[in-house]
Amino acid sequence: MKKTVLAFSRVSPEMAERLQQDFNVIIPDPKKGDLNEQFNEALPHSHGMIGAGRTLGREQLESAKQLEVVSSISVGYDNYDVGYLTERSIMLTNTPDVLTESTADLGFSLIMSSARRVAELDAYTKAGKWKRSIEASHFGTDVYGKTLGIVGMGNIGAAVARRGRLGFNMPILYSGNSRKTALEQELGAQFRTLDQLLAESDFVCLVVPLSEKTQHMISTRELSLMKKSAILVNIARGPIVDEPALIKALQDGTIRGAGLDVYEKEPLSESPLFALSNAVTLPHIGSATDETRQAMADRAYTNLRAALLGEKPQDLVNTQVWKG
Ligand code: 8YV
Repeated sequence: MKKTVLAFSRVSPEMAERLQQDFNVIIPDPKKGDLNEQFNEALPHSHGMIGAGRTLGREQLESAKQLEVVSSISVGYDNYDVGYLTERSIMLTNTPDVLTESTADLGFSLIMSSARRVAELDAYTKAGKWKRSIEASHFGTDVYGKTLGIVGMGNIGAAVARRGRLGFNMPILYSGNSRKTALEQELGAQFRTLDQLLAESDFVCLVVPLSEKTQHMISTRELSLMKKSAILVNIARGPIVDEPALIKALQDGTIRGAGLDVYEKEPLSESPLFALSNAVTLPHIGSATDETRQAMADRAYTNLRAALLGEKPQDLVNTQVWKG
């Protein structure tokens, strides 16, 4: 008998068609009524789930008695209660690697756009305000040769560092739980404590996973350690930054600016950040390119199919669940 798969976020028609070849597929449809009701009605019948951007733990999945695997279309998995899934022997898979370069591109675009005030001055031009040569009040700051601090030198952090070092001659500092000797040799990257990195960097790029340890790791004290000329970039998870503290730091000039792709609460429809010309605010688009989202969907489909057909998925997060 065909197993049943529940899509818990939007999936493409192509993905739906692929899933239907092997499984019964439930895709909640707003035209058919309340999405949460459809989701909850489907759970007891579901063997697999696929999607992203939804909190899944005991409260949500208690009724999913037949659930074998949650295939997340994301590299981050902080929105899943991994302990509960493991306790229930439910496999959790993610989509690492395929989004590394796209996310690093986005991170560097935030470094450039916040340094050179691209969004602000684009709006200035389009508002018809450009009447004479730009003056000092609209000058940006250089990126080339400035010091780039990477908080969390994982695959994405390393990809951002390569862009800075190899493309913009930036000295690279990094902080994190372990030394990366290969990157120290490849890029001349130097290990620093977080406080040292914050004090020495011209650009601070946050690329750490969200955990109890990293929640609000950047708050008033940490922002005050940064240079007044420094810019903070966050392409990781919003709650890593104490957002009210960042807003105050941007308002009072503690730091020069911020380039943000993630926020404490998402989606963000209103915020004091929107009134700040020294904050670039993007809607969580780190992996949002045609090519990368397709690659992520392919990876998530492959993980889901393997798990439901009795094979070990390639990207199993809670490996202890696999009984082989
Ligand atoms: C989005 C991401 O969450 O993969 C992640 O962890 O943050 C982003 O890629 C993902 O694309 C789903 O929206």
